[in-house]
Order: sequence, then C-alpha cells, then structure tokens
Amino acid sequence: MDGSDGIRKGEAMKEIGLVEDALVAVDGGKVVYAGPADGAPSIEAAEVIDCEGKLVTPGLVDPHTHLVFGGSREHELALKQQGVPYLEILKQGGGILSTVQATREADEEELFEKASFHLDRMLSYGITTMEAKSGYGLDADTELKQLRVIKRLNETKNADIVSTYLGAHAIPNEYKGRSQAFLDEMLELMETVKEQELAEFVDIFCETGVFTVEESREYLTKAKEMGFDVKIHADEIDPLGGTEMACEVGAISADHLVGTSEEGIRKLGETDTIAVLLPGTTFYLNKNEFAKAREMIEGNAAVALATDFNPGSSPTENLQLIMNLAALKLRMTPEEIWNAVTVNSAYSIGRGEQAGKIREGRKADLLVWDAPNYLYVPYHYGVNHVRTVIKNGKTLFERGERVGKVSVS
Ligand code: IZC
Ligand code: ZN
Repeated sequence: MDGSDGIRKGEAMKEIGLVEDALVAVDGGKVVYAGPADGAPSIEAAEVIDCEGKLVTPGLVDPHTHLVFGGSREHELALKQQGVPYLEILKQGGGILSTVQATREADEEELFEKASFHLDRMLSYGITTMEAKSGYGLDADTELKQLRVIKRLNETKNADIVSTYLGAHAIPNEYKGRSQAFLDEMLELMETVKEQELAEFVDIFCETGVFTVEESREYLTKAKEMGFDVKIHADEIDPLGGTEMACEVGAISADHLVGTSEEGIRKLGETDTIAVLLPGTTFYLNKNEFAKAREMIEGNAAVALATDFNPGSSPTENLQLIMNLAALKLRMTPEEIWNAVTVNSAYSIGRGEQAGKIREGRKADLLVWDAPNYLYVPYHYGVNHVRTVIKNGKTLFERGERVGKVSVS
C-alpha cells in the first residue's frame, strides 16, 4: 500500500494505493522494491516468502498507548458493573491514581519486564511502531523512571516507540485542590525531560475534575515554547472544548474526541491536527455515544485510530479489534480504517515519513495476513489475523508465535 504523500484528510482517506499481484523485495532491513510482480527488476533472493495471494500491508502504527505501568485494575470491573462512573472512581482516589501508586512502588526493572510483555503482544498483533506515554508517576522520580523505560524499550526491542511526557495526567493526592501548583511542578520537570531527551511530545488530560481547557492551553503553549510537539486527551468524557483549543495551539493530534462540538469538528477539517479516535475505550467504558468519525471525515479531518492500551479504560493490545469497532461503531469504511492505522497514525506521532507505507527506502515493516483481501480484517472480529510480522526485514512472529532464533531483546 502506498498512494499519495502526506496526511490523508477527508476524501483522501479513501485512497489506499492497493497493488494486486505485488512483490516486495527487502535488503538490509529496507524495502528495495514494492510494486507489481510483473514489472519487478530481476532479483536474486536469499529467501522467498510466498504470500499465497494473501494480503500484505505495512506494519500497524498505534499512536496512543499507556504502555508502561505498575499493577492492574481488574477490581474496578465490579464498580463499573454497579454503574460507578470512571471519573467518580478517579475522584475517590482510584482509577489513574491507583495505577500511580503501583507505578511508584515498582522498580525500573519490573516496569521494563512488564511493559516488554505487553509490547511483545502488540508486536504479535502487527503493531511495529507505537507511541507510549508516562503519566503514572505524577512526581519527578517516577515520571522519569517511566520515560527511561520507554527509551530502553525503543533501544532494545524490535519496535519503534515514540515517547510522550504525560506528567499532567491527573492531580495526585498531595496536590488535591492545587492544580496550578501541580502543573508548575510538571512544567519544571518538563525542562529535565527536554534536557535528557526523554520525550518528543507533551500531553495533558483535559477533563472535568482534572485540567481545564484554559489550564491545558497555557501548559501546552509553554511546552511548545520549550520545543515539544503537543497532544491532548480532549473531550473524552465531558465535552469541554479541548478539541478546538488543540487546533488553535497547533497540536499534532487531539485524542478521544467523543464529545467534540460542531465547531471542534469544523476546526479539525481546517487544520492539520489529527483526530486520534479510541473506540475501544468508549466500548470499555460502556458508553453508547461514540466519536463522530463520519462527520469528522466528511468535514475534511484526518482520522487515526489507536488502542489507548492502559490498565483502566482500555486493557487491550489488539489494534485489529479497534479496527472492527471503527467499522461497527464509528461507521468508518475499510479504506478509511486502513489509513487510520497506518498513514495517519504514523503522521500523528511524527513518523509519517518513516512508517505506515510500504515504500522503497523505508524500513521493511511488513505484515502478511491470513486474510484474502483488505476488507476482511475490519470484518472478522476479535482474533489475530496476522500470519507473519516482519520488522526491519526480520521475521518476528508467525501466527502469533515468536519465531525461532530471532531475539526480540
Ligand atoms: O489509566 O485510566 N483516560 N487516562 C485518561 C486514562 C484514560 C488511562 C487510565
Ligand atoms: Zn490515553
């Protein structure tokens, strides 16, 4: 799949650059030919993978994950069943704050091992490039600990992991009622994050009981002045207007957007802020209203999709399931969905020129699917359809199983 350059907005999300009877040649971990088998130059191959007429795509790009955390939150399921809302659990010191406690208590090695486990599962589902956030420390030591784990994962694992500093994810107990003082501390820490080159992006949770639109605007503006690109958790639960603000400050992405207003949708169409939608979270929070993907795409927005992998509101590493939910709940077409997990998701984490397409000169991040065509994956739900995961030209997984001698660490 290749097609046009740049972010795919609105109508352009219909393009997928499909090639029938294709051949992809790889050398030194890079793609050296991608196109019709007929027109291919003669190639002497050391190894040939016969894809048997099946679908081959770029590695998937997951642009919103909370990959590194301590503990888990299965005890919250009973509260959810009793109808206790997500923000109420947080208000009572649970939710994000319970993960903060567990992450503060875990040492760096434990966090690394735990995140490696989840990362391997993501890879087995075909995610070869992803974003990962801090945000379960809410203090200098733990935020830096999480960011160091992300850096080490990126350096030692066969996956590209882009790092986001989310110190402004919740207000910790020690700052209860003093959000500005807490943001000031997180701003100070941002300078260290910059000096130590531990993150490319800065993110904030703009939500009722967490940070207001005005606090978020000021915080993200300062982050931009420090040289970060910015992202935002906006309009996830309550429609506060974070989407409009994200477009105004020139955020690279605005994420969630379940309650985005008409005005917010219009602004997404007019700017290059990418709408990263997380239907798995809406499903898992048991909500009936999903993000208005159709209106966004018809209004010329660029839409991407992500797992939002986290221990509270979206415990899944399966981006293919998110593709199914996008088809059913967001009414996105198969073409739009493929763009949303490849080209647009890559651009939403600053990797649009490196990942998300099979193109000569790029890393050979390829998936062979047990699927006869591209319509099949958004249709057949709940399982892993990837037959072969190839990262940098190396086969890592076959039908979900790690391949022989290839070391993932
Ligand atoms: O741990 O609940 N929404 N942050 C904002 C989350 C979900 C992650 C969590
Ligand atoms: Zn999130």
